[in-house]
Amino acid sequence: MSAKGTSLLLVVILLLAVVAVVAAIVHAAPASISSLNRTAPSHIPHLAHQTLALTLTITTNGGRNFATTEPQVILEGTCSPIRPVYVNGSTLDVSYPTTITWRYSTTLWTRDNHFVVTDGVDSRAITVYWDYFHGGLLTDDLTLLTSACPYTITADIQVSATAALTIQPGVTLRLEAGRSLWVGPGGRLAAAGAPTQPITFTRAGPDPWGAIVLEDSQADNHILHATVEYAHAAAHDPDLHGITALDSRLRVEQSTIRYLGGRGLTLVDSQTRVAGNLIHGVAEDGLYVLRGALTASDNHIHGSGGDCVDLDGAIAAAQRNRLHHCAQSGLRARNSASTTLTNTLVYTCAQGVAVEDGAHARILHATLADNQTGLLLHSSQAGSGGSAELINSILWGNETALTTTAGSVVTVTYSDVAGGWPGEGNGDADPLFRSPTGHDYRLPADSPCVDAGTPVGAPADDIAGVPRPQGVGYDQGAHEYREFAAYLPLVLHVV
Ligand SMILES: [Ca+2]
Ligand SMILES: [Ca+2]
Repeated sequence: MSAKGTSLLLVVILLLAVVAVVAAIVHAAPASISSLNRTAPSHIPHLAHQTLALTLTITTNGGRNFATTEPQVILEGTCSPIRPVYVNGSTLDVSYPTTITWRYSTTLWTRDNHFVVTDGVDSRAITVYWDYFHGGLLTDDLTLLTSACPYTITADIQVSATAALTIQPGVTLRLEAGRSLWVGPGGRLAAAGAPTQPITFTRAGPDPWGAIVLEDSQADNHILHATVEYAHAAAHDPDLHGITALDSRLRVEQSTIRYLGGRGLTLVDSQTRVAGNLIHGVAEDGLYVLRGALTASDNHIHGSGGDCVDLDGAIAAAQRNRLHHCAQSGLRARNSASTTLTNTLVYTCAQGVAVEDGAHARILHATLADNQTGLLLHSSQAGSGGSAELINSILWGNETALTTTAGSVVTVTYSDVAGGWPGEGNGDADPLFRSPTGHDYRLPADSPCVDAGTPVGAPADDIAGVPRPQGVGYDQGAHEYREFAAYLPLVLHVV
């Protein structure tokens, strides 16, 4: 072999060796490529180009929001091998099981845990609901946090003497059949929703749940801006219905109570305020009060299978209530109940107002229309009858305007009674309701009831809050006629 041939061979060997070394380096590279590339992707631009199509995903539950009863959660998905993954702005707790998958593990910190996952190019979001409460005995304070995910209640919630249950706006509780919320002696319930974020108590399945019961709790218990529906009776005590307060303090305001198998509100020996509620579609009384004291204002109660309101031995002040389509009385006062009813509208009930068995009612500015009996005073059991003062009121369109049985006493003044009734200032003229068939019992300007009332003891406003008096005097009935009033039509016209 010549010297030239030998040197050529050496060059070839050298080249082969270089190729082998380069090949070895290239072969060894993939093990560390993903970690290298997540920090320095620009060093291998052709690789970045090849993998750009690999987008960020969340594969956990297909990327859909989900609930878990565990306090920890692991989220996973696919990712680009060249970009680091951030969860809620941090790479902490993010690992890479493979070059194209990410994993994140954390402890849940609230009810609705929102996660935003991003790699700087793609961004994904998922919410994990921590399903931490299903009922049971509370011995410490508990707050049910605002959540888009309903709380399913599988066991009675029992709030003991040392505990307060606070329910935040927007919470929905789905109670299983017969399950109830109990607030025992010394416990406290604070359920304050908001107009745009009510609290909902509803059933979990096709069967009704039990009841909300407060027993011997003098705390500031309240249910505000809530919907209470599809309840019937507590599983272990079928006489506890809907919302029941026993020897307790309770406010129920701005709430909807509907579709109940028993009574709506049952208040026994309690101090209660019931204001601004809509109560309808309940099988028995909408509001039943046994003894105790009640303030009931601005409620709309209709369609109950019993009385709209039944005041049984209670001391009650009721104003601006609209009561109709109840099978029995719009408002019944009985058994030594003492009541003041102001600006009350009752229509299409068996009795507009019934006062019986030793009860007394002072009735100011009532409109009792289209009932079987407008005002009934009688003895339903073997007791005495009822007594009532009727002032500045209208009894019109009822089958019978006013009935009293032996033992009952009624005085009627400054009122418009169909068929007439003796008393100062009384009349017997069609009040010219705007639309009795549409249940619009407001007065037109030329109604004989306008300015026909007495100012003595008259309230400062009407059922709709219109200041009294308008014009030259107080109007009879629940509504004060207001000139230039911007009334909206009550009846929608179907084209
Ligand atoms: Ca009743
Ligand atoms: Ca007037």
